Amino acid sequence: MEAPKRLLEYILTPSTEVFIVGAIIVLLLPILVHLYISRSTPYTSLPSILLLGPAGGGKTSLLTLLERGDQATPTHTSQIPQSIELTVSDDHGASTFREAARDDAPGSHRKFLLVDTPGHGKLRNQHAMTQIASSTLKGIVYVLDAATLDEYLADAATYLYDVLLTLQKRTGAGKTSKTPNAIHVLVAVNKLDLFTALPATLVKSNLEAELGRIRQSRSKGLLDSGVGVDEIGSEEQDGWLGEYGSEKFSFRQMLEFDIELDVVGGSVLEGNVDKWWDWISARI
Ligand SMILES: Nc1nc2c(ncn2[C@@H]2O[C@H](COP(=O)(O)OP(=O)(O)OP(=O)(O)O)[C@@H](O)[C@H]2O)c(=O)[nH]1
Ligand SMILES: [Mg+2]
Repeated sequence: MEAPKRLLEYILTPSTEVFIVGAIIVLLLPILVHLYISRSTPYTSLPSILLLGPAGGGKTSLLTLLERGDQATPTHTSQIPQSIELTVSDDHGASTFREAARDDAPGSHRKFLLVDTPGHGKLRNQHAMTQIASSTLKGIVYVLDAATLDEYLADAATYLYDVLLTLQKRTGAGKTSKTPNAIHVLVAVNKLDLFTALPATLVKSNLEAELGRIRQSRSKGLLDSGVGVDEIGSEEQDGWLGEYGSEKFSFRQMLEFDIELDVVGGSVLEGNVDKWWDWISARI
């Protein structure tokens, strides 16, 4: 009983030692709490790259290839988003994703999150589209299966239309205040190892044509009916992708909204994804 009482007395008596110890605790505590919190949630501030695209395009295969740095492993339909942490190195040109996967690669390193999403139609809105709102998002890789695109062109283009329209609205809404950081889109034309696969240039023109058809049909033919551009409500304009009232859609129209689009071919199966990796590196 005697010892605690004396300790209490010592602490409560004003003295230099007690004051210094007290000051150290008061100053260090917020720093320690901050360190503890930022360590337990390491992903909050990392830049992120989002993998989008219809089911079966190869998003999860690409993710596992980049994660392991060698061979893609068999995957199955994704149900929920998953993310992994990857590192790009500044040593541009010489570095590939294989070297970057090693910790001892030369150059300075920057970490980022690669986020895989389910491509199935019913899971898209719930899981994939919500990720676009993330403030750390630096770029979107839209992965397509070039071998079956002929069959699934309408679905692939509809999904892409929704993604681009969301990005367009995001830029449009920011016009008055500070413009949000530009989010660029890479259309990754995958499975070029298959002989039935369409080349990237053809995929690009097919997508542009289909996106044009979609915006035409969504505008409910108002433009054809002779109603002037000025008379059409802003609601109508909101659903229109690219330059309003233009006849043909092209990816270049998205530059107006700070959205750069690249269409680049590759193959996860053959490990031919270096150009996609370079594109990602440039965004981080
Ligand atoms: N031939 C070939 N097949 C590939 C390639 N990349 C992926 N695949 C195969 O395509 C199938 C679908 O790949 P996933 O990565 O699961 O596709 P996903 O985009 O994640 O699909 P969801 O999760 O359903 O949205 C798998 O059987 C892969 O092995 C490629 O470059 N060439
Ligand atoms: Mg998947």
